[in-house]
Amino acid sequence: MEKLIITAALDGAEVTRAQHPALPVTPEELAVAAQEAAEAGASIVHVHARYADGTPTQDAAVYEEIIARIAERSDVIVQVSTGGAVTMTADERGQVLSLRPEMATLTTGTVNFGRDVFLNRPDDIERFAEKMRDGGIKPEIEVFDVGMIAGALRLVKAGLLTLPLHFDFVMGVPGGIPGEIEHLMHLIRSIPQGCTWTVAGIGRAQLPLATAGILLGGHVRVGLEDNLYYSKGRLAKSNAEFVERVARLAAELGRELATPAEARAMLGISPRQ
Ligand code: KMH
Ligand code: ZN
Repeated sequence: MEKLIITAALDGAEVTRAQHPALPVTPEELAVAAQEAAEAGASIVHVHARYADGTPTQDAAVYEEIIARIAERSDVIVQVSTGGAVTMTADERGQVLSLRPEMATLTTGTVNFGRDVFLNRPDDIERFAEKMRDGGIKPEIEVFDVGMIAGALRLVKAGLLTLPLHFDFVMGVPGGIPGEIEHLMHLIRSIPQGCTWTVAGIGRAQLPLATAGILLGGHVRVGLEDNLYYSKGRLAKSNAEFVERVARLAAELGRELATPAEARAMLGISPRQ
């Protein structure tokens, strides 16, 4: 089997310090968290920018500082979010693409998101995809429900995305596809041959789906964006603690971990100079 790519989703946009006192939010905190996650075996970090008070932002200048600080400490791939927060407009969310990051998320449909709506209009999705294509930015297709795979394949037909795609199955968001193995099997069967996938289980779905990702030849995303608890009632100490657990499971199950350089080669990412 291919080497395992672990993504650490360090902070998200909706999680707060009140919910988790160790949530990294400043560029320096995010850089330290990225380094720790990379040392534990992550080859990608998925990052949301925040202002110092923890408010989520898509301000390119804040992302620029985060990316630079992470690069000082590690060669981990920095994947920025175009999802931002549910309160943001698409114009706000897309600002970060002006930096031409190595990798960015692209959600190819709309989904209820708890009591909110994560709105992704076709025009906005296409605009983001075009910018990624023209900027040489590797998209990760965020799949919150199965119809989003068809949405991505329509963009391939339109020439805005290129196969093989890399998908992230985000499973267990209230409003999206439930975090169950039978649904994961259906998602895997629904993507074209040659594409790669990772799985991000939300909340208590994180551990079983991460294990399934390792066993089924996919990749794994863990981190405080998706889950605050290491086990029932016990907050995770850090993002790295989640990555360490996946690394241990992978070793037991015979999957070697991909380094950032190997992950770049596997995903067809051109490193920035
Ligand atoms: N914060 C969510 C509404 C992404 O990063 O692209 C969207 C999200 C997905 O987190
Ligand atoms: Zn995110």
